[in-house]
Amino acid sequence: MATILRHSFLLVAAVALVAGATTPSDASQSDASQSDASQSDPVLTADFEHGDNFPPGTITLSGTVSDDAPVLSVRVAIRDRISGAWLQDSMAGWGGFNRFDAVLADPTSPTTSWTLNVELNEGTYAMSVRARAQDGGWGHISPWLRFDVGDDVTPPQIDADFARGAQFTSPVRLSGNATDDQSLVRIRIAIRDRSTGLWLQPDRVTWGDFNRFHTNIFGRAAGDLDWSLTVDLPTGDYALSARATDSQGNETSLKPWRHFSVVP
Ligand SMILES: [Ca+2]
Repeated sequence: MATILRHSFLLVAAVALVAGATTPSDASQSDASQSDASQSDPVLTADFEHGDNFPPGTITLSGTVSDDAPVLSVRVAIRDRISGAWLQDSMAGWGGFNRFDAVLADPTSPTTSWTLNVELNEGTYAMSVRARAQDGGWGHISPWLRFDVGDDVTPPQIDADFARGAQFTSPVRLSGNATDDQSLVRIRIAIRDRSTGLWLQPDRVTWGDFNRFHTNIFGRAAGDLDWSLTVDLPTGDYALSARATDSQGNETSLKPWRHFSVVP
């Protein structure tokens, strides 16, 4: 439920942003709102990417912030994605919404790095980062950055059972093996028609944008698993894309895509 609520909030926020961006200029707007519109807001970056994994213990969250005015503060909130609770100042307790002040390397400069050290145990987290400039502008990183903390920092391995150029008759059973040093969570595949460049859609009949299917491996599972998916395919040339994900979100894709053909 907490996840649904958060997504609803993000959706509302996104809709509000779009609505704000597309509102036609209004002659009744005050000078104050016009000056707000011309003011540039701080731009934030983070030094890690959505879905990154950190070992447990002291974790250094960092990034940069830039604006046309000196930046007053960068504040970071850490949310446990399972419980929905927020990390408290003690770094040990979890509760209501709470922000930490990141350290700014050069608070007098319009462009500076920000750093925050936090203590986190194994788990799955999201981070809200917000900056405020001295001229009143503010910015944030959207959507919230998700990251994981755990001992599993080794990505899985994945392979297919058939060699490049293999021929099948329909229905086609695509299969292979994946291993992980700890625990595989899911293996997903995508099928591309090489003549059109389009991908098989969820209805398993039509073709369009990139689309992944869950295989039989979905949910927390062991470290060595055989994956498979059986699909009806018309005669033609195809490419298989496959990706394995472990319990800490490390991912590995089958490279290169494995080409195969379906013959009458
Ligand atoms: Ca792993």
